[in-house]
This record gives sequence, C-alpha cells and structure tokens, in this order.
Amino acid sequence: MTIVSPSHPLDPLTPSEIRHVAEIVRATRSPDDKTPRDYIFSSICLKEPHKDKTLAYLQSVSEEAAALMPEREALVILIDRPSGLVHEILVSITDEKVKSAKTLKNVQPTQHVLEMIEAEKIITKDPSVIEECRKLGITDMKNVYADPWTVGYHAQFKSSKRLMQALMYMRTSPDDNQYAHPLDFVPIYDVNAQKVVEILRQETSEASKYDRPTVPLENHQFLPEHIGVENLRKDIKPIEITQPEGVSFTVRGREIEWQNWSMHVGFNYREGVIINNVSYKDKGNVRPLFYRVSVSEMVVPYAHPKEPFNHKMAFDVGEYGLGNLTNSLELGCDCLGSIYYMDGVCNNLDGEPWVIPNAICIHEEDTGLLFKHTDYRTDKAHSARSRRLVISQIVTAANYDYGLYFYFYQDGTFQYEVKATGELNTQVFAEDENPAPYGTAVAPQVVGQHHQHLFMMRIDPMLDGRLNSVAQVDVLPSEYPVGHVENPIGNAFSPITTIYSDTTEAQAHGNLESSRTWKIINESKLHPYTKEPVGYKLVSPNTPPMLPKPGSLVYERAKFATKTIWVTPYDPDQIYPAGFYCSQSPGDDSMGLPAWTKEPQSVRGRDVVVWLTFGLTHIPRVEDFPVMPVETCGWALKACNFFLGNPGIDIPAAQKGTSKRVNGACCA
Ligand code: ABN
Ligand code: CU
Repeated sequence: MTIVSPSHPLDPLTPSEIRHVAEIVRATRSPDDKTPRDYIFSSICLKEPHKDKTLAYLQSVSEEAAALMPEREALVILIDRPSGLVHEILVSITDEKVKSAKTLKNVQPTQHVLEMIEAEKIITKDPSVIEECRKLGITDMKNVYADPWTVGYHAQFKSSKRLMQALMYMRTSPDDNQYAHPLDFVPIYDVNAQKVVEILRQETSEASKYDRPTVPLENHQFLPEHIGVENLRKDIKPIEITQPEGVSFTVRGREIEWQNWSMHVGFNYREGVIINNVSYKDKGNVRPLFYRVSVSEMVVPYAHPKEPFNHKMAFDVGEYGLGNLTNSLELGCDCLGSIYYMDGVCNNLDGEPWVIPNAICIHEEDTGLLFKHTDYRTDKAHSARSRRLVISQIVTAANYDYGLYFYFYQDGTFQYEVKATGELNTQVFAEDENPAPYGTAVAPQVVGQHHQHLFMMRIDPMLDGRLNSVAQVDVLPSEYPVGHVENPIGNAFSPITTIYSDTTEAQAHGNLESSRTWKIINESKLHPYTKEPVGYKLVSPNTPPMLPKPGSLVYERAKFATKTIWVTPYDPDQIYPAGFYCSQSPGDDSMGLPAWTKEPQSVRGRDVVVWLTFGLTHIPRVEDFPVMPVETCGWALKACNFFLGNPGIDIPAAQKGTSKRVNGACCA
C-alpha cells in the first residue's frame, strides 16, 4: 500500500493513512474478532503533535525541517459488539505500529452517522415499534422514520449501555417533510445489541380528552418540487459574483495566504474545520496570532420538563461530531462565487476512509464598506470596500443544519459566525392541548419546543508569542459622584480592566450592562502609543446564560456552557470541554473544564487557552416552520491596540467594475 503522508504536522489523516492505520489495528485483533461487525471503528483521527513540536517544525529552516517533523500518530476508537468495550488505540504512522492500547468500560464514544442509519433500519423493523405505529393507524412502515439521538440520559443504564432515543416521524412521500408528522413515542435502542429495549410514550395533559395525540397529517413542505414551479417567485433577477482576474488568495497544501493573513485549515470527525497557526503580516513582519481555533463542543438543552422530552440535550460535537455531520457543498447555492474546495476525510465503521467531497468552502466575499470619510467642505470622499476570506462548512445534525463560518477581514478582524437553519425538532400534541409554556404551535398539532444552542469555541492564542494573558473589560460609570472634582458634571465613564490571575478567577459570565468584552494580551509587548500590552479583544453579542438549573442533568453535563468565558493553561489533552467521552456522561465534574479548573492554576503570562460560550435562546416562531430562516450568532476577535493604526489603510479605492446605475443618468 502506498501511504501518502502530508508535510504539515496538522494536516488531517489522508485516506491512505486511514486505511493503513485500520490495517495496523486489525492485525492486533484476535482472529475471532475479525468479522467486521464484531467491532466498529468509531473514529480514526490525527493525534495532533504537541504544540512545542509543531511550532519547532514550522519555524525551522528548510535544512533542519525533515529532522524536526513530528511523529505522525493516529488515535483510533474501537467499539466491541455486543460487549460495548471501548478501545483507545494510539498508532504511530511513522513507525507503522501500535504504541499503546487501553480498554475502557462505561464510556460512550461519539455516535457515528452510520450507526444512526443502521439503527433506523432496525428500529423501523422492530415488532414493538410496528405495533405502536399500527395503533396510530400507520400500517406501511416504509413511511416511518426514526432520528436516533444519543439517549441523553437513562436512569437505569447510565453509560453502561450504548443507547439511542429515536425520535419518530412519518412521511407521506419519500421527500416529504417528516417534521410535520411527529409521532408520540420514543423507542430506546441498544446500539451494540442492535435491538429496541424500551418504548417511551409522551402523555397527553390531564385536561385532554385524548389518550394519545393523533398523527398530524397535514403536509408542510418547502422543497420547490412540492411548492410547485408555478408557485415560485418570478421577480428575482440574477446576481452574479465574478472575479474576472481570479481569487486573491493562494493555497499551498492546506495553508492559505490572503491579504497579509496566513492560516492552516485542519479538519477532523469531531470539530470539523480547525483553523491553525494564524498570523498576520504587519508591514512585512509576520506576527503570530492564534495557534488553534475550533468549535470544541456545543449543547442544545430543551426546555420541556417531562418524559420523554427531558432526555433531549444534544451535544452535537461530542455526541455526533461536526466532521462526520458535514455536507458535501454545492457550487452556486451553498457557496457563491469563485470557490476553492477541500474534501473532508473521516472513516466508516469498517475503518475505511469516508471522504466528503467539497466539505470545506474557501472563498472571498464583499462585505460592504470597510471605511469611508467625506470632507464636508470639499465633498472629497474616499471609501474602501471590505472583503473577507471565508472558510466554511455546513453540518446537518438530524433536523438542524448549521452553517459554520470563519471570516478573516482586511482590518485584522477574525470572526466566527453560526448560521442556524434547517428544521425545528418538532413534537406532536393533541388537538385540545396547548404546548405553552415550553413550546410554540408552529402548525396544528405540531410543536417546536423551546431550547438553546450553546456553542463553545476553543481559542488557543499566541499573540506575538505563546505567553499571553486574558483580561475582562467592563465599561462602567465613574466611581465618583456627580459634582466630585473627578466627575464635575457626572458624564465620566471608563473601561475597567481586570487581568485574570488563575483558572478560578477566569470563569465569568457575559454582561451586556457593562458592555463586557475580553482582551487577550501579551504583557511582554507594550504598544508604543498606549504603553499598554498589545492585544485582541473578544466580542460577542450572543452570550445567553444557560437556562436549565444547577443540579439538572444537562447543567451538570454541560458545565462548560454555564460560564461565558474560561481560561486554562495549554494542555494538549484538553480539547473537549464536556469530556472526550461526552455521550451519556454522568455530569459529575470528573472530566472536561470543571475537572481541569478544580485547582487554581496560574493563567497570567502563560501559554493559555480561552474558552468562549456563545449561542442563542430559541423560542421557535411559526415562521421557523417548515424550514427555519437562518438565525445567526457568533463572536469576533478584533485587533485592539495591536497595530499602528487601521491595517486596511492601504486598500485601494473601490473600482466601479460591473456596477451600473439603473435609474436616471449615469454618474460620469
Ligand atoms: N441534534 C441531535 C442530533 C445530531 C446529529 C444526529 C442526530 C441527532
Ligand atoms: Cu433552535
């Protein structure tokens, strides 16, 4: 076998590497184990080298580079069936051997999409499920669909069995919108035993005359073939995005250069796109900014207090993996303009490479004005248009779809945006029931339950070097009363900066009232004008608090999301803030951010990692159905006393290009 290994230490595993790693692992199994379904390959993923080694290699000069290339390693997670034993196997690709192997009980690795597809087939053939459907008047099981989520919580089995809760729907045709036809029962499925073990049913309220809600049969469609060509709008003229001279970025392997920025694009089954080694060329001087940035976890707590809905708490990163959920993107609709695509490489359950073509879209976008000024005396005006480099993926998390966008701007801003779209996760309610206060009736008998989407960004900075600090900045009215000599007419206010000293202090909530932001700073590098440390400020307008109460299972399992910001010292093994084995986790603070921050550790002037929770509280609207218009949330890192002025000052004046006036006389 020819194994193609890349030359960048953070490049994802190639298809041939995945194949080779699986071969090495298979060879270690006893002959009895070798039938493919006796065990499944949950994940095969690059084990990233330590930052010291990666940076030493990347900063080396070409003659010494080969010797400094870090060892190439893969982490393989196997699940034995039906025992459910989990094997963590570290393989050296460089040395073509297993380096270590550990067997674990009572942990549940991420749930693979292919496990879900397998589960749906078995669930819809299960006699007890067929009987439930029959009672609801559904006799043709080919119209029945199951979205198998991880169980979320199971009082009896906890994490000892690999369990799914299947949210059940019906379709009236193969491409029908199933979320218009929710069913009222939830099979619990044992993944490793491949069987349904229990069926939960939602109860109608006491006041309802129905024992069970009937199945809502009205269709609510959004696909054009269902809407009908004759009903589609005819008043939209084309907008074409053209770049007649090509794009302004260059790609070498997975390294991109654009408008003084450079970065590396990583990808894995779990976090999806990872942005590595970001730097900005400041007047010819390359200044390091961020070592590694990714969405390291998210949680979607649902508000309904009763069974079976109180099991709904989706950790889409830790339970499913954003990489595994990634779409193959379509030119012209998902991505508009001149696009550079990268594939995503994951693995299937047999350990074969599973390639998602066109998983990552890289392109430039016009974003309106970057700056403008008019001299009101002379009418002399100058404007520069802003454009951004976009590196994005779109994931489908069963009903929901998330567009995930990294943006780089010409003024040194680095931004992240989530576009939440797709389908509400719907439930049925009886004709005489009212879904308030935990849901909105988005159609007759169809409820969109209230929930939150809380994302955690892991930001590993290296602003002008690896030793950084993090400060909280609150803008507050002056401490002096009106009339005081320091505040004679009472208008004074100022930013109050608190530099976090340790991991216990560095846990804080967002605060709109004080316009709270955070600053990542390098205290060893003072800005020549401000005489203060150079920095980047971290801003997010989307920092809702986690609403489930302390003590609730979801609060305890998703502790990471109960604070807006955390800072920890860099540790290469601390990537997943709800724990590596987040699925069916007990929520006992034994892993993830709560465990890593139990003891106070200094975070000032150290190699630190910043963890930011941002997101949305989603009270569904009728207009979110049958498909949800994009709702956005995100954050930005803005240069803050880092450069010697606006870094975009050298952007040439905008050209008229293909723009033309459509009314009156053209401006000559
Ligand atoms: N939103 C929960 C989920 C995500 C991915 C796959 C199944 C379920
Ligand atoms: Cu939502």
